[in-house]
Amino acid sequence: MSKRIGEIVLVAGLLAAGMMLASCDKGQPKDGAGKKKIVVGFSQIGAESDWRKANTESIKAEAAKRGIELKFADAQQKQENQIQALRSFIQMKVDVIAFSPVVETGWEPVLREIKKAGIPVILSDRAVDVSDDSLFKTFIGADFVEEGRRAGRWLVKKTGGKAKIAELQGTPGSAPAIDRKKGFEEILKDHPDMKIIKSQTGDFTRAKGKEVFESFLKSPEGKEINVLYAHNDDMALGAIQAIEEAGKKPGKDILIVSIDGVRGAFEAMVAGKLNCSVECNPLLGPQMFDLVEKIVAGQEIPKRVVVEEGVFDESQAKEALPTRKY
Ligand code: GZL
Repeated sequence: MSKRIGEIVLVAGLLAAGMMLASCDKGQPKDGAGKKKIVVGFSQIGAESDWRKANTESIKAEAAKRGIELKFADAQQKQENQIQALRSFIQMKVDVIAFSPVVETGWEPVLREIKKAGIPVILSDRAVDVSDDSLFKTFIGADFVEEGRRAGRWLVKKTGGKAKIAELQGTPGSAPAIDRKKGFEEILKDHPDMKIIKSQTGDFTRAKGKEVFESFLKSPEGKEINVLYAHNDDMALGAIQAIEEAGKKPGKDILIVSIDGVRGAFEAMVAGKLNCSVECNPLLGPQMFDLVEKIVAGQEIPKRVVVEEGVFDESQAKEALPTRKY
């Protein structure tokens, strides 16, 4: 009899344990095979440029392809909205947090909260300036300083080292704006006849790029400007409109070199209105989710993943355009 009772107690115990496990798993997303789904919180800067839209599309498409649950937040280019989203991901107890920081500074407090919650962080596209790099697992993105150098080297070759340059800078305080300026000026310092005579932010948008370049053309130095260096294609495309409305020929009266390599830039190069676009690849989704899966599996990952990119000028645009992915 006692053996029978023992068996019943054992079965009841196993059932209770099974139910308890099931209950603590309650609410955890499952994939088709009942396996716990990876949940990633992603805070995106906004939709300020064609580059950003392609970046968002790559991230969303790759998450869907891998069956990863993506909690996606668009910050409309405001740091406070990103910080709010990062805090909400802590509450959601996501497995990994990834974000593209709109500016380099102001992240330490929220990154410490995330570290305290034991959630790993991936920096996507842009870096942060923090005193403790254990606050993030890895940074995947381009080398913006090199992108600035590439734009400068191309311009030296194109102009023979003589130019009066107007510069449209990206978002103030952002890694690409700081580093693209740094790299470009590093090249210019060996060419005293290449001078930046106007420089202002266009915040990476086409509208602001047009507005600021209109003001450049109306300024006392306006007539001297014979080159535009834009930190991204969207601002360059806005400036092209301003140049045409002022009765000048973009790509001829004013040479234009910009960065990103979006489809609109290739179309402008084919039309002879833009002369060079330094590529900055937005299609980070596949590499980023490789890193996510490695982190979740407890594997080691590199602290820095650099994205490979090229330089395209008007001579290559026509051939390259049909196969561009963004
Ligand atoms: C660069 C990215 C920049 C692009 C802009 O990696 O952060 O932000 O150059 C975008 O087009 O707005």
